[in-house]
Amino acid sequence: MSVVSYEIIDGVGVIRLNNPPVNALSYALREGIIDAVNAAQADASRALVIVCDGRTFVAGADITEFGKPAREPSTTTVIATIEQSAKLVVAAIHGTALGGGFELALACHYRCALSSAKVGLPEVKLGLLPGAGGTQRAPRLAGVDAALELITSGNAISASKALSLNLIDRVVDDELLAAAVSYAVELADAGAELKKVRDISIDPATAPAELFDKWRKTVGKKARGQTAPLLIIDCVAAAVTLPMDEGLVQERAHFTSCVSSPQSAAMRHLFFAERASAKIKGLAKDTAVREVKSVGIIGGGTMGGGIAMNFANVGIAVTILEVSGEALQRGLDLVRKNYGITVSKGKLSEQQMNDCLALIDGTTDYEGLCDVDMIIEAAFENLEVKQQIFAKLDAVCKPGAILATNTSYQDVDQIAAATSRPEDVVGMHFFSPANVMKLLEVVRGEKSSPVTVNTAMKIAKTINKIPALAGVCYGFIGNRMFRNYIAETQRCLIGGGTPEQIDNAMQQWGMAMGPLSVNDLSGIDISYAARQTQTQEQKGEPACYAIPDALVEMGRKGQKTGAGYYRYDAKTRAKSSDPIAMEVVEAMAAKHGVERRPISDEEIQNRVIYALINEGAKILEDGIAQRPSDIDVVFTNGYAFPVFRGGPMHYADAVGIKKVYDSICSYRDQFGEAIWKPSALLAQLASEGKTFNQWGQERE
Ligand code: T1G
Repeated sequence: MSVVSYEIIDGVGVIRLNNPPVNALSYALREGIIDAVNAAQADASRALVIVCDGRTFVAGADITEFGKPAREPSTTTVIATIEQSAKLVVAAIHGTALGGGFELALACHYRCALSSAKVGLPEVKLGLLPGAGGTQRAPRLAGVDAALELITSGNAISASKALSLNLIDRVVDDELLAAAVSYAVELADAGAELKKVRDISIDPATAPAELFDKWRKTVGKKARGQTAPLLIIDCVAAAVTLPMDEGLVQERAHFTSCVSSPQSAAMRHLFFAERASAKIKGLAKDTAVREVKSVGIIGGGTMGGGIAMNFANVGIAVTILEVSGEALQRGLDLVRKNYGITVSKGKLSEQQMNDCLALIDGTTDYEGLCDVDMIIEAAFENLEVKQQIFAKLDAVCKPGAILATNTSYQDVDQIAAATSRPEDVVGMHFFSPANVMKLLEVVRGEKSSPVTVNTAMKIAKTINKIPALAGVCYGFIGNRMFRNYIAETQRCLIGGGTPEQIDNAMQQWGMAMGPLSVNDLSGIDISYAARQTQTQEQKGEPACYAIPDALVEMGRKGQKTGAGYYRYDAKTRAKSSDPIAMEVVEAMAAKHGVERRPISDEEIQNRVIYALINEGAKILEDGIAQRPSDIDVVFTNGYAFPVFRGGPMHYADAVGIKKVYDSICSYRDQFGEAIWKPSALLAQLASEGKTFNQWGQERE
């Protein structure tokens, strides 16, 4: 079936694109558009409209084609063909016109969009930049500042915003094709010019060099090691100083360097990984999903309140249960305060806030939850407490209600065993702040039914989370691996590093914040408290927690006490080195017989990251994660792992499995098997010359 069809309506040639699921600009579509535009030049049509079938206008280049040999015609040829058309071309936009799709629309002479449509240039989220004229045409229409915001953020904007920026010429509420055809007739009747964006020049006075310097500073800080964002600024600057065709040449050169970069390969990997992680392997296609129209949250603390906001934000009624009226009021006040902050940042209107708050209610009586469709327990992280709660829920909740626990590492099977309906019990592990963090680790218990798991995974998408399915083990996927990351950080610290060196090394590597600064921010006492109820095996070897224990016992719990691994200014919270922390490090090294030695940044980076990878491989061996890319989704969406590294497992493939394995074996020889037991899967892949990606694909 051809992905492009053509008909003349009211004297207008309608080029209809149909390449499901998102009309990606794949080779066949490119060829079809060029043929249609060229053919129309000779027919009776007075003007042309490009419209798409399905749920959206062209959502960009076909990302699956990147990294493969390029096939002509290219997107730039499609763009030039449309722009050079002797008959005016109107783009009729619905859904999301993104990337190459929006560039195609910018090559049309006029653009008409549904009011519900969105447009954008999200290439930067794939480690790329617009490669088909977007960096040259967008600033010509919207101005340099607005274009830089659009392209460096990669965020889509509404049709009304695009109209205000001249990126769209007309917005209609419905009947898009009819509206676009009559718009084309109107333009043809009026003898409207072929408005080519390329002919618009930018007044250099509106874009002085300082403006670009300001953007480089802001974007450079946020981009943290990513190359594409800064290249975008260079391209837009070229749109001001160079003629269109020279600007396009520069854009193409930067695009080509990005598309073949490891950063873009990593971010494209994550694009598909985030879509794959929602799929449950081996689940029958007809597995039901229970309807969730109401949710009960046990516990109105920071996590409970944040979880409640996710559901209210998408129109689902929530009832928060607390042990007392005071505690409940505190919880509801916290939610109102959080919404207030979002409104003050202009990300939500007052009305939207009130609509959400109207959906959030409270109770101190379990009977108040007897009719809800789903429960999410977010109470104190203690197994006995959670078992008591689930026993009560079992007694009051209606048959078929999903009973979920937000535990970060407790045994979901033991929690389920406290009920008579373990098949309805599942883990739904949110990350703090729960109304912000995208990741939702869904934990499948031994007796969780396929319907229960399927419902939890689907509701994740409803509340705009990215789900990843985990099996039951201590810490599931994320925390089990993160524990090794922290333990190896501590070994590097007690073994010869300093807090500054370790944090700088990991920031250089791409982490938004170093592990010890993160510990100070979240509170060193949190993990200290958890260790008090852990077994020795769960705690690990003393050298890995001797320093944080000593700091906490000195009252140094981190930012909240003004001191931890660093000292913090009481007013500004500015961080500074603190010799006392180093005294503690040296004292604990002496106490545990650790001989400190100089340690390089590279050794720190490799040991800390390879500790993650090794444990990730063991998690795959144990079947705790469905696929390697799920682990990448967990770490880039839950633990601030740099997206341009693609996640721990993708990074291992990029570095080379053999190299990673050999390094881990050398650490085993240095530090012992108790700490560095190489994963059997890693050994197998190293000997077979395979990657995690290949291993994962073979099992998909
Ligand atoms: N190429 C290939 N496949 C794509 C695709 C694309 N551009 N976009 C989506 N898919 C697949 C996706 O993998 C999934 O497959 C299915 O479509 C549904 O997607 C030259 C260089 C459009 C907002 O970055 O943001 O143009 O899992 O689950 O939630 O300058 O998809 O079913 O097998 O995400 O409704 C720029 C990417 C490309 C937009 C729809 N464009 N797409 O969201 O569905 S680079 C983008 C999206 C470029 C030019 C450059 C979203 C969406 P499967 P989905 P959704």
